[in-house]
Amino acid sequence: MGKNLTQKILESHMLAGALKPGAEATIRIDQTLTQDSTGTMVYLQLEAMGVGKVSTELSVAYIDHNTLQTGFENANDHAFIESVAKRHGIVFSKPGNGICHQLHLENYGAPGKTLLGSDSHTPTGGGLGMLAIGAGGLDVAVAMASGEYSLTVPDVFRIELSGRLRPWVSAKDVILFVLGELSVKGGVGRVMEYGGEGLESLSVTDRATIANMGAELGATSSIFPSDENTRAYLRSQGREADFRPLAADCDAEYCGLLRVELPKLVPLAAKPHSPDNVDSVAGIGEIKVDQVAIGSCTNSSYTDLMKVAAILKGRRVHPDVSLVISPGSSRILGMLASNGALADLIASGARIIENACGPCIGMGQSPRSGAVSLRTFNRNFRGRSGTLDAGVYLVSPETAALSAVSGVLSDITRSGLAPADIAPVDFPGNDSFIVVPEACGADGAGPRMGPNIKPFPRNEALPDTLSATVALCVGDNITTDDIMPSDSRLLPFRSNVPYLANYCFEKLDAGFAARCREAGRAAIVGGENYGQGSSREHAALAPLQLGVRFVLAKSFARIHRSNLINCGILPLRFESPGDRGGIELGHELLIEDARRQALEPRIMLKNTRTGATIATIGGFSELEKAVILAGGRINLAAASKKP
Ligand code: MIC
Ligand code: SF4
Repeated sequence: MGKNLTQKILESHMLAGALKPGAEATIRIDQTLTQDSTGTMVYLQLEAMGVGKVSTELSVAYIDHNTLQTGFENANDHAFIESVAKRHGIVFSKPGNGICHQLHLENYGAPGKTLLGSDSHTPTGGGLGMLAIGAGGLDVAVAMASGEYSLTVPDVFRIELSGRLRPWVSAKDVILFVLGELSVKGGVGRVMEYGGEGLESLSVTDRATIANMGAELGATSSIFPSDENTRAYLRSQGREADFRPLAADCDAEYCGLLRVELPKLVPLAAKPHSPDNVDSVAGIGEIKVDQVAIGSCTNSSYTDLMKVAAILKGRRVHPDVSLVISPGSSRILGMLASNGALADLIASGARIIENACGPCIGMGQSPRSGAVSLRTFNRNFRGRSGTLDAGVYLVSPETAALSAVSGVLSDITRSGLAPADIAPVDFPGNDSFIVVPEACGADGAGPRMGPNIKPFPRNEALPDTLSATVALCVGDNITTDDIMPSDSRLLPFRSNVPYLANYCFEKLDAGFAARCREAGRAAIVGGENYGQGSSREHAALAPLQLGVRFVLAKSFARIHRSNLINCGILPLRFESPGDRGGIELGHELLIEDARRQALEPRIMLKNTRTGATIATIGGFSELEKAVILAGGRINLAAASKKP
């Protein structure tokens, strides 16, 4: 029987375990990436492991999230990351170079390679035919130290594309359609593998947009074959030598199939407050728009922005709309500047901001109260824009640009505008923002620690009897933005977990931190898909700082579950999700014989208030069991002297 693309890449990188869905496997990681908001923790952890040069072929540290520098904190974090990068042979991408995923696609991604990144949108690289996976910072630190990553082998789901998109319908509409069909849980435990003759009309950056938002499906990764379009993209980047053809075998097997007929798609939008709350632009109607934001790692490519410039050329942004554009990379901005498109954007009234994550992570450009904001980004969770009562709609760059001019949500396929045909171009070289480490430890200096950088919290080894007070009960689809909000006020403190912890769950329940502190040891009760969204470890580290020892939920998002385990916090699934044992806020939950039970598939808890016994599933792999018993990955590494 033939193999799918994911199996082929996994097989060529297998170090241990079995290549069987659901089994644990350890694979070789060729490349890693970090960004600064998760990076400071990654590099503190890497330093704690006491290793020398990284074991990967390539590791890159990008600075793109925290670039506002409203105080000394961000700049100190940048200096810290740069100093660690030099010590360990890691390429450093300076602030101002652009967004990590766009930059990695342009400069380093290559078909057939594995990439592990401390950001949930790392699968953007799947647009180039590589297996790119987002993970918690500690897993990325371990991968840099050892070149290895352990994962549960995913199922592989096929998305079959046929035909061609109609003019003005774009890659964003494809992934929004898939999200509408499959939901934010549709990709959990799966790699989404794209195929079919419809691929021919999708460029690498189109594919990257689709792979990027596979993160919103909860997928482990998304991947496209490597074909002539891949070769053309790599050639345009001056990297044709990195090309190799790669495709699934014709008789490969998949766990499921979704057929997408491209000609049938129309412009779509994800309505507030979830990326799977999808409707057609025409169906939503001409709602008045206050803000339009174009950019992010999803839609900030050269072609995306050239299409936007073509729509805006000779037109004016509506008087009631603020249009803000953040290009994906310094090279893209430079290209727009030299071909005149930047002047067209500015002449239309667009605000051009730094090539960085910016408004996508709430770093500036929060909309006014109650605003409607159209964004080409990938997440529209409540409050993520920095304005709790704003309604964020996720749309394509084409829809965004036209709506910025008309002042209302507009269906561009009904506009009568002639389609913009963007000619392919070669990207000019520019390595002015890149610092290549000459040799490991070349400067002999230690890491540069600013005063805002505090040690990360450490857990205790799992005790025999573990009891904790329920400090929070929440519903389904809780995001890591809900758990550890990140906006311009809090993001500068990503290296200061004790400070951040005060704001844990702040937007959902401001009393959470105080209740945890009062309890000493605390527990959280959640619903389905607990911890979806960002890879931020802080959503586990802040609860750890506050004394959270276990989380009970109906199901967990992949990266967050790993982050909890890496912190020694037990993620436990209710065996019968309908029966929560009458748990309420303030109840005390007890796990007797916890060290023995942690090794069993089933873990029994007692609600000491009601006397009820609650059956839960740990389902830990062998490595996870060891981590849980040690009270976290760093404790385990310290005990075994191995990353
Ligand atoms: C995001 O888009 O949510 C982020 C900010 O890029 C996060 C990482 C973080 O929280 O630092 C992600 O996607 O993993
Ligand atoms: Fe940055 Fe937004 Fe992409 Fe996250 S989703 S990496 S914040 S641009």
